[in-house]
Amino acid sequence: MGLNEIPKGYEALTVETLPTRLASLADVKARVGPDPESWSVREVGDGNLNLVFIVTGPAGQLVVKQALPYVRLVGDSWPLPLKRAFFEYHALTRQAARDPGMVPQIYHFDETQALIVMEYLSPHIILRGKLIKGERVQGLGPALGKFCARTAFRGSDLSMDAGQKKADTALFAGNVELCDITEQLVFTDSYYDAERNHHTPELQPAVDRLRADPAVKAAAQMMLMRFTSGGETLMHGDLHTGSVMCTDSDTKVIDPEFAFYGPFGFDLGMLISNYLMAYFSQPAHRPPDGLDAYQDWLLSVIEETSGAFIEEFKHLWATQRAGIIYPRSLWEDQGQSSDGARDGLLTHIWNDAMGFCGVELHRRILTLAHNADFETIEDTAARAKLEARSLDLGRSLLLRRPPDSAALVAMARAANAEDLL
Ligand code: SR1
Ligand code: MG
Repeated sequence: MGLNEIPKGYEALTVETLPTRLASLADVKARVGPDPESWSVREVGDGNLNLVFIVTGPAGQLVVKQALPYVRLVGDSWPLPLKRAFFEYHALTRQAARDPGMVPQIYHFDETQALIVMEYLSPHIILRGKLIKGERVQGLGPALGKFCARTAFRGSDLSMDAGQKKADTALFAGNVELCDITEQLVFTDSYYDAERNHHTPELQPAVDRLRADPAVKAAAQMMLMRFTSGGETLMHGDLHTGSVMCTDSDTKVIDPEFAFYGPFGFDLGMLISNYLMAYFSQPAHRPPDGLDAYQDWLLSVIEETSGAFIEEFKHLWATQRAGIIYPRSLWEDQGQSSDGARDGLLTHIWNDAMGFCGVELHRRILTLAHNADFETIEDTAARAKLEARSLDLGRSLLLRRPPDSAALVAMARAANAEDLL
């Protein structure tokens, strides 16, 4: 069966049909209650692709996520394989092993129905919404920095058995259509007048400047080549603040359906980019009183995420480096330090992360899938002014990588003070 064919028997769930359709699943009954008639079901999917149901019964709650055979944001004119649920399921199992407790527990997977039954995270809410509301999350940076380091390190040739890594690379190589979305939307569409693009009208002068710069386009395409060809580790593939759920002190990562073997720095760069867009959008969401303090907190999260990534990566390097690349036989076993090699690799990862951060700062403003940080700003002139800062920082990052997170934060502060329109 081709990836684009709908498997025989697949049927999208509805709030009405879900109880009958899932009534035979022992795992579901055990967690929600034995009588499906006592379940209540809400559809809460607010992402771009899937159906998401919360099922509540006398015994508890769970989430049912089901892929649709098309892009929900666009409609059935853009078909999308159901197989993405298979990749999400396999990515979740690997992430659960590589950073235990950081992703929802899976209760059931049905490949034909493209559905995953999983833990209901409560009282967690989507991080993007929390940041728009000006809420803080204790331990956010360390949790996500460690998550990026653990999944990057443990999903790579630094740690995995070589045969397993190759088999896994082949498995996830099938995630073609989801990669295609990223390849078009994240790396390419921003830099020309692509059909599905839209942007804030008042931003036009800044858009024209960006698209007139051949060096920016070359740098973005270099990052695309890194994405398509740099199969270093199993990436989450879509780690933005809408793929993170938090309470005030707990953080979880969801939605790895874009998982694919790519560069070590991709997830870190995308995440930092989304923190930065939260930062730039704040003047429209906060009264002046408290704005500086909240923006400072967001920048501190960037530094903590980067710091935790580096610290954890170094720890894993020292204690769990057992794969085929950078073997201990070349350094430690000869009584030498591998710190220089490690730091060189970390510089490579950081430089990539900053390039990915740059393209993401552009695409959420210029291509199809915008983010609520900017999109909920109703005054379009005010929105454009803030978006222009994001475009400007994205351009700077593509052309000149900051050496570390302190330098990145200094660049963000400088861009935040600019009037670019
Ligand atoms: C057509 S899908 C658009 C975006 O939504 C997902 O969350 C990914 O970020 C993708 O690029
Ligand atoms: Mg998603």
